[in-house]
Amino acid sequence: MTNFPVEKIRADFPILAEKIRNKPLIYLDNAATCQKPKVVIDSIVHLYSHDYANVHRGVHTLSVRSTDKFEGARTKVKEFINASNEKEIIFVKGATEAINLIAQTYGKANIKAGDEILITAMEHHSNIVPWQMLCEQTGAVLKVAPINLQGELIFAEFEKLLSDKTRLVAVVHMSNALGTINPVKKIIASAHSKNIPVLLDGAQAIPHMKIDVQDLDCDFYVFSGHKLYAPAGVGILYGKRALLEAMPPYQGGGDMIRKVTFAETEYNALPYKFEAGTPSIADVVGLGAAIDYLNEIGMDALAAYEAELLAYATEQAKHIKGLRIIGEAAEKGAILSFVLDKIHPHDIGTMLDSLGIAIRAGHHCAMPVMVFYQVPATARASFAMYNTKQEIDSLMEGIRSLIEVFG
Ligand code: C6P
Repeated sequence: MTNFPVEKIRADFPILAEKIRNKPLIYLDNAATCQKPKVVIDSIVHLYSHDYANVHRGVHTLSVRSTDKFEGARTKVKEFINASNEKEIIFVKGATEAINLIAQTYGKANIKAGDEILITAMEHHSNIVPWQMLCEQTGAVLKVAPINLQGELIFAEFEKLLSDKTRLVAVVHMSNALGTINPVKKIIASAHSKNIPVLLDGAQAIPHMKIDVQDLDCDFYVFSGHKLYAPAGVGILYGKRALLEAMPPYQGGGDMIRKVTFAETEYNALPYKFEAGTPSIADVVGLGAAIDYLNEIGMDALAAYEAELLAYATEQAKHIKGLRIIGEAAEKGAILSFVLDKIHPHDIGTMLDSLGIAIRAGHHCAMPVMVFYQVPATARASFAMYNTKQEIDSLMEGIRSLIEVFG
């Protein structure tokens, strides 16, 4: 293993000292949500203890302090993903809300009956259902690019599905069910050659790799704070400024307006046009603290360490008879989805919990992926920068003991 300072990092996460069923916690459910470092927790406590008031509304000192922290976090996000302007960073609740926002604003304004929206067969429900809803509302058609048994997008089929009716491509950057990292630059270049905008669902990619939206040249990029060591309740919609400017607002209310009369309303400028109502102020501040923390560690160092963890876990899993890995793409992030002969994934999850090991078992909100692999569910261990090789050894020992007893 590289000299990544994993023990120092572990000490920053209070919850990792918890005992679960009298055993040290081994938290391998990071794709569902990851744990929070003390600096993030402290940033929230500090805000509520010293600086808290509503943002953008008051001239009093606390409101100014709160607003400065809130807008400071926007700048941090802008720099973290290398957007060109703060106006391109919209605070939302999470990836799900961001995709719904795009479907109901950009989608309704630009997609009509007979038009096509192209997604892939490995999408999370959040990148399927909002498009189905839009199709129902408009008469548009949802097209799905297939995957192969390794869990990779079949790029030639994807390209064939890009037609002169395609109005939007919406693709997951890294699959939560399989770990697959999609060839997003190729996807974007191909779609752009036909003037089709591309939305990337970055919910899983964002905590594992450096994201540069200008280099990717994606039109929209969405993610949730809670998978990026930040609190739940805040997420990001990045959009290219020209697209966002042209989109109608999503929700009406306070802060998203410039002038209201009973006759008409003039909307506010970006990014506020899309931020109706009092936002999740403390969560946004927590997201800023999480970004500072990650910048100190370095996303490249983190990615290299997690790649080692995944390679080690995959190698170990391959030695277990009766274990089948679901998702073996050549480009993969730190997710190991698997099934065991004769043991249901829910039983795997429950039995591992008795050893203090937290994994997720289920369809991972990607039911079509389960249908494709003809499994009811999978067990999924997902790794973060605070996980260790020793924890992976414990996971494998746990799986072996299950097979011995129940397999
Ligand atoms: N996946 C998982 O255990 P929200 O719920 O809005 O924060 O994120 C939704 C979402 C969108 N896209 C992808 C690729 C995702 O993985 C998720 C969330 C969690 O895999 C909870 S189902």
